[in-house]
Amino acid sequence: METLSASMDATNDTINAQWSFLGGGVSPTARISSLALRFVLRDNAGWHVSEPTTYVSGSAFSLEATELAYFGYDPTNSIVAIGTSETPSFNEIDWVGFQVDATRGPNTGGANAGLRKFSVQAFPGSLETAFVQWANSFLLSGTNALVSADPDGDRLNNLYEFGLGGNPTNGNDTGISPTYAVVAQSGTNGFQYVYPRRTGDSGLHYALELNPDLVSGSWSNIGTSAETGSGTLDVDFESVTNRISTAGMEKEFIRLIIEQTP
Ligand SMILES: [Ca+2]
Ligand SMILES: [Ca+2]
Repeated sequence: METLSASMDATNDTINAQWSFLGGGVSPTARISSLALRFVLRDNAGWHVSEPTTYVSGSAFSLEATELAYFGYDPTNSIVAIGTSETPSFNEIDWVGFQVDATRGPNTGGANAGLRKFSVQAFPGSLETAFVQWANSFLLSGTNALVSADPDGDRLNNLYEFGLGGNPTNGNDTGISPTYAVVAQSGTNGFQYVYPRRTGDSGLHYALELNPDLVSGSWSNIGTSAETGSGTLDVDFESVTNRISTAGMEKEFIRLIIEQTP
């Protein structure tokens, strides 16, 4: 259930780095005269680069990440193209690093520069699960934000709303409904049951349960054993196809179970 991300606020956002000018065998006119560090982070899938902070010989950087000004940036395309001013949310950071702007100038610095330390303080992502982030995005709070709650009264609790892509605050939006059809395959009929599955959340589990008779039978959990394939639905969901043999059966009932483990 944990997401591999972190968050920052003013109490836990310190960046520490320490640089030194180093000697070396380059021409004196090519020495590095100044260094500036830019903090780089990816937050909510968007890259940002901070304003530069100039290195002063003999000192270490210690910056408050959330106090810096940020700009658009895409290191997968260019490390020199810096865009316009941006304000990261600092609530879903999954990548941190830095960029160094080195200026070669008069014979005052070092032939080279070396990084001695780099560390970042942030809150671990385990404090905020994908479900909690989702519930927050709908402004759910208190008991309305529980997985078992149904604040919009559509009989789909928040875990199922999350698992099916529904809107927990709109009783008319229950997400992507599973579909089923009788499909022949290799000469025998079977149920084809297709349901949506949220990706990127290892703590969310989907399973099918079968019951031959709702009056006298009982539900048996077959897990994902009937799964025959899956395909991308959108950035958060895939479509999962299942085939359940009905050979020799008069009827069969299917239901989808969604569970969460920590
Ligand atoms: Ca609901
Ligand atoms: Ca709903």
